[in-house]
Amino acid sequence: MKQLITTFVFLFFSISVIAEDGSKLWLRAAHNNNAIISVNQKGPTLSIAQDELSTQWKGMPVQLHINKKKKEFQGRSPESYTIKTQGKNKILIESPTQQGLLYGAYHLLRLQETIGTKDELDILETPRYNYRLLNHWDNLDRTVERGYAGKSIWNWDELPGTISPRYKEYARANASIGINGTVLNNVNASPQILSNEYLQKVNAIAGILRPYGIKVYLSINFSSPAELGGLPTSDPLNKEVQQWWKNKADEIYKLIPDFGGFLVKANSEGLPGPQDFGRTHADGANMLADVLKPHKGIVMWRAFVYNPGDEDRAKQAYQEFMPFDGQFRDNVIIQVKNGPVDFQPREPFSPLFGAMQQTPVMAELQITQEYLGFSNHMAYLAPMWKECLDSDTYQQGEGSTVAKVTDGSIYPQKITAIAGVANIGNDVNWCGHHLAQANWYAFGRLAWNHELTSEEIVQEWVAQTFSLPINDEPNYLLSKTMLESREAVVNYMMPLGLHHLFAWGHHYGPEPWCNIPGARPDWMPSYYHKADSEGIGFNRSSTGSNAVAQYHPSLQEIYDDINTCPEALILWFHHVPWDFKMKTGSILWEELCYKYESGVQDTRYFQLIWDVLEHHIDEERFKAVQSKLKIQTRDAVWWMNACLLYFQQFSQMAIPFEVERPIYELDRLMEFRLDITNYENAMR
Ligand code: GCV
Repeated sequence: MKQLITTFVFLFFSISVIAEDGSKLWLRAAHNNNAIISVNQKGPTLSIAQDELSTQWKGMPVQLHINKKKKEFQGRSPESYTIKTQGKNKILIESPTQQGLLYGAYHLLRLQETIGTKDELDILETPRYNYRLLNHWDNLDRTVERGYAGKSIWNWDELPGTISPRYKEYARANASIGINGTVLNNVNASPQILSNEYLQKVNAIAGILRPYGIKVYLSINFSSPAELGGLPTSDPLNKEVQQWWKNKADEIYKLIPDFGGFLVKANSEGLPGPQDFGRTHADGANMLADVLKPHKGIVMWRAFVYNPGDEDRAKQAYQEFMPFDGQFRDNVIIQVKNGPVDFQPREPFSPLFGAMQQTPVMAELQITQEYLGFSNHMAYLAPMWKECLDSDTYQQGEGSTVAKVTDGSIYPQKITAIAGVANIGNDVNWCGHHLAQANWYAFGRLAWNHELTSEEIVQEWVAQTFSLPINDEPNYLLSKTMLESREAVVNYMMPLGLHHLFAWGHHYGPEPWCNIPGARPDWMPSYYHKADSEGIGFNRSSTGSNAVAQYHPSLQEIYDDINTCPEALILWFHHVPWDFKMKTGSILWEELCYKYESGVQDTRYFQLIWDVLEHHIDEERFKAVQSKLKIQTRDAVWWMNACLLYFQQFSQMAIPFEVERPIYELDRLMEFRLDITNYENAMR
């Protein structure tokens, strides 16, 4: 990053940029053209494609052509499309479906706004996952669990009578990046969502999203038969309960014939589930699958389960789900968070990926930054998701990456899917932080094609969002800064495999010392860091909890040995002595200090680079991001001081002189209570 400063001199020329509030996301092309766009069919989705192109496309005539017979589409998803230049006077977009043509239209417009379309076009695109979903953790009272961008965009009170114009904008933004499904409500689901009153509201949203190729899904509460239906039980093997769900499914599909299905959080964090009745996850999931099957609906059953007790939390999902591999109906898919604990800034991939071989498994990624600085910190997350998707599980030999064991290329699964927990709210700029829009965008792009690089995605996002051409210096600088941002967050929060050092009551600031008498031990940071006078880190090796044994032997061996375990995960898998020699030659304590320091210094560079870009960004967005970057640096210092001063009590070692001195007293940090309703003012 330092060498970037040398380029500053080239950037101080002034260009005029018009103030923007970020509400248009990456879709900022002017709608003032009148291009010639022809179609060979009619329909609502095709009309949208035609309209998008005719108002924004600046090139030669485009023909949108439904072609079900084309050789290229045989054996591929119906959402596939081709874009081909036909001589000098026409571009032909073909697909077996209207939806594919809409994706093709957005592809062409993306090219126009990014790398251009001068070369002859010969494109064939097909999505890697069939189901590409956002998960909203939105409650019916419009609060959003772990949401940092205002209230829920779903205005339940005024639905179905009043339709916010935002729903259409939301649909358009999602379609432009290939997202084809959305779970409207929180996985901590209220039974009320299945009441007829709410289903009418859901139906109204579904009507807006449908022409954009987006299906709606709902999170359900497993106790709905009892709580909503008044039955004495919600036991999945009870005939009346089964009938209740069947009737409910019929009611839903009568209203919404293309309803997608259910997402289920069961027997997790206090929510009801089949185990309450002595039944299994398979019993619960299959019962729901059976009622959805005639309607072609699916069940996404979450594997995010853990209970307080002696067993390492990181092992529990695998232990609970592996015995049921192969016992689920074919319209069930198991939804697994990328890591075995909970969306930490860095985790190894969940060992369930690749290990479940007879049941489809999908990754759940978190777009909202619950553990990465809310909407205050810049953290471009594609590198984190790629780290998971590109991880080799070794389950079917070398190259069995998480992406490949979930996208159907290794296991012959009928359903392939990926989900991202949305970072969307009713803030004008949708995501709270202008740069956080890139995470929504990146999720969609990766869900379509997980082989895209983080760099490609960020460059095209920057080009569209700020009109900074790819290959020009400003785009390069901003993209590079964003690419480095997630690692910076890891470094100033939890480097070297540390995890869950967050404060009780929120997941924003540090509280490695947190100790609430009587609280669940697995919700306390000390459960995870285990710092003592000897060292720090969770021993998950064969001499500890043996979580390493849940990985394929090739990986198990690497993780198990403190000398071969990747240092980025060393404190995840090992309790490491303070004076352990790291690869750099420093001892662990020093390395920890250097990592925190480097995270803090990165945030200062981010500020600097952003300031250099001032004349290339409109004033409104420039100032908003500038102010967020100040908060990020203050928070990074807070994290570094809190963690180093606290862990120093155990290491009893000095902070190396090259590292900047703490500016806070540990006592004061330990007394500080963050007002979570005002986290934007965190450490002023
Ligand atoms: C929706 C974590 C979060 C919870 C979330 C849960 C889950 O525990 O802190 O807010 O609940 O994960 O994914 O179910």
